[in-house]
Amino acid sequence: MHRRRFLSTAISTVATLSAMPTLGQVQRKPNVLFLSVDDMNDYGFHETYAGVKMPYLSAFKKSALTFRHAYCTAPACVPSRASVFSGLYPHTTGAYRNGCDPWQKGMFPSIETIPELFKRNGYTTFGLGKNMHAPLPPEREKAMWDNEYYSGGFGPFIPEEHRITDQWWNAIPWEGPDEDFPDVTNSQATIEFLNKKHEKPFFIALGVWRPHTPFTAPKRFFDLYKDTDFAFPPPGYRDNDLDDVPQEGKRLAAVWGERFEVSGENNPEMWRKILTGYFATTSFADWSIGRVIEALDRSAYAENTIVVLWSDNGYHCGEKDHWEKTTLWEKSCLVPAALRVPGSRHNGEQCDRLVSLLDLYPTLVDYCQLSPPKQKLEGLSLRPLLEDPASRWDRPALTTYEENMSSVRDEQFRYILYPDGTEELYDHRIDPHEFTNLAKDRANDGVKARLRQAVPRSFAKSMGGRWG
Ligand SMILES: [Ca+2]
Ligand SMILES: [Ca+2]
Repeated sequence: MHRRRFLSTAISTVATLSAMPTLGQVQRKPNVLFLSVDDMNDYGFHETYAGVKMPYLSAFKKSALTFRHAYCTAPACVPSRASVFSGLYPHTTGAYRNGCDPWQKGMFPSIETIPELFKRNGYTTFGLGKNMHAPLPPEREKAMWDNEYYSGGFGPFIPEEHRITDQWWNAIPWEGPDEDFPDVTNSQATIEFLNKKHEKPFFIALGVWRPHTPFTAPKRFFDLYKDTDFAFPPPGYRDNDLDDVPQEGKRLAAVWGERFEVSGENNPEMWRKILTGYFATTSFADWSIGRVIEALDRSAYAENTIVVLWSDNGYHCGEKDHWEKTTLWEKSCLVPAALRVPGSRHNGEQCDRLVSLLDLYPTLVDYCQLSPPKQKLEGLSLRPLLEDPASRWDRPALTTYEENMSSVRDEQFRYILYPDGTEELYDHRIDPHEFTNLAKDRANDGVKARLRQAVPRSFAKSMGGRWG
């Protein structure tokens, strides 16, 4: 079914692309601006938490198709990004967790990444910031990027004596110059790239480090929340929410030891402060991305550049007694995602179908008419949804975090199956925050059996790594 749809839409692509203006030279293929944010959840992007300020991405959404239900394939930076850039599921590669160091192991050395494929197809590639977030052999990095790759790292860091907690995340305004942040210098370098003349089509991958910890940002982003009164605790928090969660789920929630006990439920003042830090870094990331999109829109490439925005995973701020990600609940799995194809009549709309970050790679191959990579991509081109956001799309979204540890989301339910056979089931139609685990209700046996069909039959041996 999907293949037929793929073919039927291939014809309309040619029409769309040929309508795009040229830039003084023959440029048959569109450019791509591939923008990622790190650990951004739905609060501001989908306006699920009133008060979170995101003016730039809100403006971008008006010119793109927003995916309301986009999911990562793994709820952590390294495996999620390994999956995005390879186009393969974690259960195919064995890259499930942070610290698994995938790019030099297993099947990864023979995988063609997104930038490598663009390069082979005649594009100039330009990469900065947090993209793969795992060591690459220097020759591999050279094979990906035409520029001198610079990532930048998580800093700057607040000196220990000024921190509000003994933990590194903190929530303190940065009083130094903006340029202390790699997000600022990397965005600036990307803007400079966009302001230059390029003979070949280009693929830009800019990975912004925020809102990921540490919650430092230029002071003006903290000032946005100085007098703001926002609902507290977060809307998805409920006391004793873990009471109906199996032991394996509780273990994932407690991956940071007593962090939530210390800086959440027993210390609401600190919880609120750290939450404000997350809001500030979210607004900072919004600006870092937004200024690049504004520069694109002012440039000669505005009408011939596809823009993709994605976050590698979601984020808990106390929901399910947990900070950060690395769980299989909606809060970790749901990610901001939007795609702008110039001239699309659905720009400004929202698509409610379930999509996966795994679908980004095949979507780019499709729109840019690239000769396919060596590996067989496991996602689907999103073109049918970009051309008709309401079209039928009945594939559930799969997120895994280790061998035999899966979460399956369809348009109504989330189902989680842990390695010991314990389960969770949530009905999003009546329970969007996943408060009530329905897995033990025999009336749901049929639903569970149906969703279990989407659990992989086999899992590649884990490359290891850490749980948090
Ligand atoms: Ca991340
Ligand atoms: Ca519960």
